[in-house]
Amino acid sequence: MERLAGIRSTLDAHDRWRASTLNLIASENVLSSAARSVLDSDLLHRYAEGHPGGRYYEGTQFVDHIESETEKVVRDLFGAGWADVRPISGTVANEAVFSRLVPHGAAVVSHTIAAGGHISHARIGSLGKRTRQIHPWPTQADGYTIDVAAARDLIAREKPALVVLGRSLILFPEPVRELVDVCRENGTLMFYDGAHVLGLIAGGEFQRPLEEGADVLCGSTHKTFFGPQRGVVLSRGVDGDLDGSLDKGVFPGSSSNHHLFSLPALYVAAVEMQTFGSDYARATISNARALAEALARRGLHPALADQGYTSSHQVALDVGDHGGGYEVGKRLCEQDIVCNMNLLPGEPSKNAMRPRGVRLGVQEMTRFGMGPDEMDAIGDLLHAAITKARDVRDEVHALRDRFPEVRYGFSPADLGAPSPASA
Ligand code: DSN
Repeated sequence: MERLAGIRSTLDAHDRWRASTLNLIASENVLSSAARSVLDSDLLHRYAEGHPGGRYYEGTQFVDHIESETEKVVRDLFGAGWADVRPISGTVANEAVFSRLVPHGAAVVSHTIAAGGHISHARIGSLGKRTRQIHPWPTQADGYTIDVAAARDLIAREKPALVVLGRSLILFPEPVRELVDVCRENGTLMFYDGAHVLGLIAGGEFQRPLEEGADVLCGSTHKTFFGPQRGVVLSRGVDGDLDGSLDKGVFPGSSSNHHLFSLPALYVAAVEMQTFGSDYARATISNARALAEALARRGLHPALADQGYTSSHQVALDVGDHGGGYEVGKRLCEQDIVCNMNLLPGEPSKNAMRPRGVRLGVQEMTRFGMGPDEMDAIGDLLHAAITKARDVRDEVHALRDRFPEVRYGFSPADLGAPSPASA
């Protein structure tokens, strides 16, 4: 029994500590109390391969209802004609797409990890299992911004099966509109990995990839989209062959059972996005800009200053003069400010384990209700911790303690009294 108590106390210690920190990890977020309240149910134990109404198991009538309703809300949020909410993460969603839309050995174009691309877009990840012909997007001198003229030439020359836009370090919208026509002319499908910015897209404050012409949009549902850890695949729904391929890519291509227990929380988060998403996304983006400006005012160097630092939830901060991203990430964590080391735009990928930068995301602190004044305060705390000017742990806790409640969401009382859904 002592061993069991150990797991409880370790988990409690984690929860207490995380609630006292400033979490600036750009790929995380928190659930509302309403979404969290529907995580623990009998669905934890069940299977339901296939689609609502066409399952490989009996006993799914209630989860069929939940899944169908979730798909409807998600389609509406993204202007999608077709949505699959079954992938259990963004990478699984990407795998589903690549496995069906990239013939073995075909040419593709994607971002390098150094330019912010995700590992699933790289030779070492999901895309590399399909092909070694991965051409990097040509960039301008900043190593980040796509050189549109050179990109159009590349697509016309290589006629890739698929191009991948969207990245893990994503500071500005991608040139979807500028590349759609050349993709169409060359039989190239355009895929947008919206893992990081899904909540900003849903809130209508970032680009809208499907409406701008992308063929497929994937995302994680737990970064700026503040749901449980899952993924989605979406398309405009104008092409039955494409949707059929994507459908098979999800099941049986990349998943069997799809972790039913978190579907109700995804439904709640999606309705929260419909209700509060615009305000939340606007506040998140303005907070990211405010944080970048606060850091720059104190003599630190957020990347892409000449473009205004960011139009997303992220800031890429150059800490090369202060020991680099690895050292600074650890130093900040000791001060209870949590983030991750990251390659800066244009930095060689061989630096991956000792990059110059850290990546900061403000979406979670925004969800707790912080605004521009708090971003200035966080800028000051980051500056003091990075430059070792003073110990800031007590100040971190004092600031965090003022924002205990998750905003832009519902409470369990809003879900009504428990009752069986009518299937
Ligand atoms: N590796 C995650 C990120 O932090 O961007 C995405 O999977």
